[in-house]
Amino acid sequence: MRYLGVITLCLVLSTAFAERLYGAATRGRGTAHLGDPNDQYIRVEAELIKLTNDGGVTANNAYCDTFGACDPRVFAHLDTDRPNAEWPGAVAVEYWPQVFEADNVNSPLINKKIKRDSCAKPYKDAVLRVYAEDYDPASHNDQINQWQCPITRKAAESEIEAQWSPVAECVPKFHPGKMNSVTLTYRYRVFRINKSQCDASLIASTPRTVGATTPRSG
Ligand SMILES: [Ca+2]
Ligand SMILES: [Ca+2]
Repeated sequence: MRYLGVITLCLVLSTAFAERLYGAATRGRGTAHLGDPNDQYIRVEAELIKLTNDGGVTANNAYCDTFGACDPRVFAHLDTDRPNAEWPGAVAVEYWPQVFEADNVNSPLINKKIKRDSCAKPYKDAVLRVYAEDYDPASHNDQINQWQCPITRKAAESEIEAQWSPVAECVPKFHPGKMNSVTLTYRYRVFRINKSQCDASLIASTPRTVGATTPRSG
């Protein structure tokens, strides 16, 4: 009877020891896999899909042009640095690259992919900031609208595992939710990349003057 007690005690002790060993090993692997949360390498890919402005209007609710349709010029910045900051976020609008242009079309398909890496720092979320204006060669351009397109999903472990988000509408600054609201649709995905692939440099355009109808900071 006493032997049985000793054997049981040994069994209990060895099981507990094994569990502790196993737990330590699992935690060790987990940490190595995820890396230091302050040292992450993340790629954000966003896709602008369609601008819908069937009324052909600007931010002031005027028509883009007296005759004909709008001539949209679209500029964008994928902000991974200060996603929660007020417009325009980390980079002034004057430096954003142009990502799309079309002549005499109010509601063009854009289908343009924009990517940005976040390297060697913590990543939580991002926002795609977009600015569109109507090009007028004879005078200043008119602002059509500006939008913020939230990027909130957690990063997938790899590009292969990264799913595209459902297509959603960006949030417009002017005329939100109105019948004549100018809508912009987008989708995105976020995934981990290797340190060697990570390139956080900005593709900034040279400074330029953008739409004079509304202050750029507004
Ligand atoms: Ca115009
Ligand atoms: Ca025009």
